[in-house]
Amino acid sequence: MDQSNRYANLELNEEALIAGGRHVLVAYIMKPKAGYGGYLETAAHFAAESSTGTNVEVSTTDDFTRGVDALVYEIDEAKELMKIAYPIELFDRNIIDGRAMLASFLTLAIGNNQGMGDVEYAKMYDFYVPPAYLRLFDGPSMNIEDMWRVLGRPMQDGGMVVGTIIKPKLGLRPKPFADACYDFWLGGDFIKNDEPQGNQVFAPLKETIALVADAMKRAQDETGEAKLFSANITADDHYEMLARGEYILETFGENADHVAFLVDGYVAGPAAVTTARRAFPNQFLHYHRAGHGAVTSPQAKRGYTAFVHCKMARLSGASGIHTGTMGYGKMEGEADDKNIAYMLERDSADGPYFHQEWLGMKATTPIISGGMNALRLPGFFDNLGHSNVIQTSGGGAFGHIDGGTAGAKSLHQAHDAWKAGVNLVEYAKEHHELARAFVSFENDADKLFPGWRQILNVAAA
Ligand code: CAP
Ligand code: MG
Repeated sequence: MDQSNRYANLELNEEALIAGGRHVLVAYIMKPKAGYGGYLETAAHFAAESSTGTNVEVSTTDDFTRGVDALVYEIDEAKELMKIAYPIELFDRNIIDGRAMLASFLTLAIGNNQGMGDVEYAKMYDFYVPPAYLRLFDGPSMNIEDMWRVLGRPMQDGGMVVGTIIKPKLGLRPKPFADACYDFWLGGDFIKNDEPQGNQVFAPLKETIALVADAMKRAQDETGEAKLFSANITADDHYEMLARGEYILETFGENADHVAFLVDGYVAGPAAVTTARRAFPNQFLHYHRAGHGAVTSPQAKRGYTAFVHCKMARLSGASGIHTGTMGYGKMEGEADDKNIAYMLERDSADGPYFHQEWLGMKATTPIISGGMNALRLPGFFDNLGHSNVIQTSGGGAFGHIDGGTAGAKSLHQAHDAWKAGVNLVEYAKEHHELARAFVSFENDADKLFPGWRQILNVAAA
């Protein structure tokens, strides 16, 4: 049934919709399935199923209902592009405080429409949030500035927080886990649980966290520097998350403000992210996105992009989210992904289809992780244009031939070299741990810094 006379209005003007302030605008790349309707007909059906309609007219529809229809307002069949305007009245609001919830945006804008028989594929590439809806989201309560404050850094351009992930990903029992933390903290700033680390039977959370809190104290005493830990509180059950968070804060005691909470936000979903955001507003909310690739990968024709995922995380209140390594690490990504970082950290930024003003909502800090090491950092920072990120290198720290402490120091040294505008090989001449990073990651060294062996007087392997 062609519903384009109701769910499409190509006369609508995007600037007027934005000026009107009553619509969320969403850009999709969509292809109709062969043998069904034309492009506009399929787009209109998509808008119907994403708002007030279904595949047939229903007798119960009234004029008010029609007033909150989602409307296709732009299509470009050659580019497989469609844009839909969603009246903000469509989106569900909390009964407890009237605020918005990301679950409702997802269930409408990227819900049933992902499985329609007449749609080959549809993927969300961008969305615009008008002020009247934007202010209903929690947004972040903390971000990298709160880490710089604990670390005693400048509150402007405080620079890279040097981090790691305790590796191996799983398998360490409490004491070896805490020992690895202590080793890294002798050279680095920040340690996170790896995304699956929590309360495994071979590493009970309560035992591990107690030893990690002690390791933090000893490392702080040893170095005279503040240290940070991001503890995984992800769980299916809201009460489990609360129990973990409360135990962790109580156990870290006077160092509780050195603790971030890690939430695997893609697999656990918006409810888990909001549980952490609202139950622990004084803790940095570390959003790990493990699993996102199922929908965000360029290979995926459905779902939404990494850009959209990160933008949604800022609305939910992520203090920091893994933003990818923009082609400089091991995960999928490319240099232009820096625009994801800009959308997270700026108050005014451009997406692929929409400009967004954040109206003072706190920034979400890009967390850079995945196959990184000291040698890869300068190129990454050159591309991004700054180093105000949280950077976690697991293999890049514990893969250093002289261990976690040296790995951490090599990361700090690489950042210092970049900030000073000094070539990394030159800087390595005077910085032992960095020089040894070249030996540790020699394949990267050969690729990124040809001739490094002669300059650093290192015999070929
Ligand atoms: C990195 C990591 C991160 C991924 C996340 C891992 O370890 O801990 O979870 O990088 O990817 O488990 O692979 P390494 P993203 O430093 O040893 O690679 O940040 O793209 O979400
Ligand atoms: Mg990990």
